[in-house]
Amino acid sequence: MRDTKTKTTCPYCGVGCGIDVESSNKRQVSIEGDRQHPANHGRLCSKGTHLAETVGLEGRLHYPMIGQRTVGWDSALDDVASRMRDTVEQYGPDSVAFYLSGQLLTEDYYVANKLAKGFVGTGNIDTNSRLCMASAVAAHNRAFGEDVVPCSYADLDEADLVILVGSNTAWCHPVAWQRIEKARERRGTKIIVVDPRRTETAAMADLHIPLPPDGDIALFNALLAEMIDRGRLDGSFLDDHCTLPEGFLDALDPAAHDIDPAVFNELAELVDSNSRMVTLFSQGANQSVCGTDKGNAIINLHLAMGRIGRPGAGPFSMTGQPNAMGGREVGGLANILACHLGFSEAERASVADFWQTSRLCSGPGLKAVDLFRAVHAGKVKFVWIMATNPAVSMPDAGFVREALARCPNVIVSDIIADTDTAKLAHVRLPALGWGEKDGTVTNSERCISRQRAFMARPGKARADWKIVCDVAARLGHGQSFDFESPADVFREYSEMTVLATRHGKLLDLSNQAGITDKAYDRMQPFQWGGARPFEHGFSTASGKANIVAVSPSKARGAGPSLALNTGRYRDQWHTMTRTGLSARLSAHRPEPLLEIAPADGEAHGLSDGGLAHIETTAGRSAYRVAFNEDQRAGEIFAPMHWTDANSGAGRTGLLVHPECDPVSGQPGFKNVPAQVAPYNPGWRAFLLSRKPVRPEDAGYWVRSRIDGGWFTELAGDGAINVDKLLPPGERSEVCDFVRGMRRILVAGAGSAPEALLYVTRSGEIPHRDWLVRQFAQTECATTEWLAGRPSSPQPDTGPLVCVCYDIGENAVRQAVDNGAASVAEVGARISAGTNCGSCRPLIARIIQEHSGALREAAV
Ligand SMILES: Nc1nc2c(c(=O)[nH]1)N[C@H]1C(S)=C(S)[C@@H](COP(=O)(O)OP(=O)(O)OC[C@H]3O[C@@H](n4cnc5c(=O)[nH]c(N)nc54)[C@H](O)[C@@H]3O)O[C@H]1N2
Ligand SMILES: Nc1nc2c(c(=O)[nH]1)N[C@H]1C(S)=C(S)[C@@H](COP(=O)(O)OP(=O)(O)OC[C@H]3O[C@@H](n4cnc5c(=O)[nH]c(N)nc54)[C@H](O)[C@@H]3O)O[C@H]1N2
Ligand code: SF4
Ligand SMILES: [Mo]
Repeated sequence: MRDTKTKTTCPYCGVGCGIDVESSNKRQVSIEGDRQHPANHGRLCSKGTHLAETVGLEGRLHYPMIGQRTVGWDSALDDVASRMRDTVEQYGPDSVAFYLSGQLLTEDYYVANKLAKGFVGTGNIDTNSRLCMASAVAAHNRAFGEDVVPCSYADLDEADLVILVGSNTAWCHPVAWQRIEKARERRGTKIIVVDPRRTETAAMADLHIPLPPDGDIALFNALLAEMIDRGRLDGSFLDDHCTLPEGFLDALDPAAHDIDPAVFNELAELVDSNSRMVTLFSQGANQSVCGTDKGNAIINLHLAMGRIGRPGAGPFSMTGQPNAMGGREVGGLANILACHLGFSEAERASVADFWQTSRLCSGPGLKAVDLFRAVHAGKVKFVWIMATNPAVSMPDAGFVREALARCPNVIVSDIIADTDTAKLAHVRLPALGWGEKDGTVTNSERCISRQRAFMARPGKARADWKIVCDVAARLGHGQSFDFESPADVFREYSEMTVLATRHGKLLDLSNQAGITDKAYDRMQPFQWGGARPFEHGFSTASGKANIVAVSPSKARGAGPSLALNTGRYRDQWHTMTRTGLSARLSAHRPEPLLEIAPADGEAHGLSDGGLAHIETTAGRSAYRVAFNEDQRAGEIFAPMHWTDANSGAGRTGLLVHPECDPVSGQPGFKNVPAQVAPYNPGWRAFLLSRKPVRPEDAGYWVRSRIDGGWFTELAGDGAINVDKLLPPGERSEVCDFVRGMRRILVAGAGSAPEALLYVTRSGEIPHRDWLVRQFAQTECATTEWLAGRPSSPQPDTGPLVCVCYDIGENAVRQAVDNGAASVAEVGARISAGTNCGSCRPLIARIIQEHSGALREAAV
């Protein structure tokens, strides 16, 4: 085996951590944080740390497929091109659409945008960034005249106050969170979290502001009013660098917010006394029907106080995906033409000239939600989906599935064969994945880094940019798409940014236009725009930033419904096509939970640990109930991750209504009226199996990866058909019909069982943790397997806390009993939390709760 070392970038979140990979030619890889990378200086979170577990070939799409037929590339590309050509000829360019993703590389994005807007001639090219960043983009454009993030990560190191708005940073941008924590250790930085839920991030903060859903505009407007009253505005910055809407400031009222006045006062004190203030915001701000106004409410406060463009200060929109920013730069959104340019005559003329095309689209295209509506209505008859899974992740996902099922031409480029979206495709194109493809990404702080290939391509998989160019050539545009490599694409894109500067924008990579292949190979991470991009003025015509008059959204009328909030788990990535392959990452939350305040749960007849349905006007899904004091009354939370591929439950995208922000078109994923009802099944069961099962007829099922196989939770009514669930093989069985208990072991090769099924009608069912561990090791007697516990008692480790070192909650408690009083001390004793650090907030919480319990016991 030959080992190679490669520097690349993490394929998950927008922090954009650098990674050192050591790989063999057998796809064995070991991963470490890149100490030289400015985004992470060697740190990685749990998802980055466990990347090696997700680069296997399980589930991959290896060959192009037309329907269920494997075909060669020529047939597949001919088919895609002729479908596209016929559609355009018959119905015009706007009957064709592209739906892209912030997980494409900049080079992929650039050629797809060039093909759609420049040569097919349609503006109908949008991206999952519409679901993610569109409101921040719109807020930047309104305030600064250009979509430029005015901050850098170094500002997090230099801030005295960090306000996190709608951001579960410790879970979703963990390395940025660790950086904020370091600042707290070093300079006493105060952390405020504005989030309706008491997340792990909020629990670690100095102040948590549990505002009602969409209460952000009221809060920031009130804060601005309070700062006016305190005489804390920066008059000269306002005069020199801002445009103020008539009467806006005078009309603000410091009392017009929906939070506890004492908490508001604490917030105001901290804002008053810390001019080095960063407000970091993500989906709790963006994913709202008033998301753009939320962004501007935050930016307004920074502008009015002159807290922007200075060390340790600024409004900082964090990007979600690894290359959400790159997509914004090249122009992958339907309302941007290319390179931060819009659709004015002058801008269009520049772009048409640069691309040497006469077919440039005439104006903006449809935004994601409208785009799928047009597919549903039969106006769009050809859609090419790349690197995203809209059948799961779009709001009203049931409608989106219906739309795709009706559409005569659905093309899907993915790395996985059977995603929920790929199942609806006419043509599936196998893309190269992380570690196989080459190109660049831009992270949250405008830092461009290389992703590099270090593994052989599986089957016939091809790079996304190359697939697009191959189709373009078949459409007769070969000359404009004769790129030979990602470096070639990058050069053209860099050269094109000259147009942006010509039209008064800051985006400027023109010094990269002549980069050689060699230099591209060796490219070091670099930030465009510098640490203070607006140093010489904003990108508006006047050079001044706009304070935007925003007013609080009307509160949703109190009704019988609950407010459904949706979002992320620490160790899962979106629709789980990659993180779902890792047993380590699946252990943190093996099932989709419906989190609800205990009093609400009881009032709705739910029981903690039982099952329930969430129902909205859009659909219904099933979840495991978790009573949680950290939920506000009247609000529930459910994760976005589960799909048809691994469950018959928890499909949260089905539930989300498609209402959007009127400015940005971003859907309101976080505040959806919903109902809950208990689901009391006739039987419950779980199955450990070497091979995955799909118990379609169960009322509830969820499958997750464990070492040595799969773990499936099931529940249903009527008879349970064990023969459908279990593989063939010799069975040992115990059952107790009175208590409704049945346990079956199916023997496998050697001492390892092939499958184990535990069924109960009364509720008694063994502990899962011990069985899951044994299933990996398989050193057990049949009687122990069937009993579901060891014949001689072993210490119970409790729920898994530290994924890296396999340490359970009870060991953390034990460490506290033995005197550990902080996360660091727990780490020193038992190593928990000392590798990736993603479980540190959880450890802090266990210490807090357990030492509280110890104190109470002592009184
Ligand atoms: N582990 C993990 N990390 C990820 C991802 C992942 O799938 N898994 N995805 C990446 C991507 S693409 C993205 S976009 C980011 C998202 O990162 P985040 O934005 O941090 O994640 P979310 O969980 O979607 O939502 C954040 C918080 O917004 C809160 N919220 C809901 N409504 C409101 C409101 O009205 N006001 C305020 N102030 N807060 C509200 C929610 O309670 C939630 O805790 O994460 C990135 N990182
Ligand atoms: N309910 C709810 N829904 C949400 C959200 C929420 O908070 N709540 N958040 C929204 C947000 S912010 C986002 S960003 C979206 C994310 O939602 P999606 O983009 O749908 O989620 P992913 O699972 O990341 O989908 C990426 C797909 O690309 C494939 N893939 C990976 N690498 C490559 C590659 O190199 N090339 C190609 N061609 N394919 C590849 C993967 O296998 C996977 O199928 O979800 C949105 N949906
Ligand atoms: S914080 Fe984690 S998921 Fe995000 S880029 Fe870094 S290692 Fe990857
Ligand atoms: Mo996102």
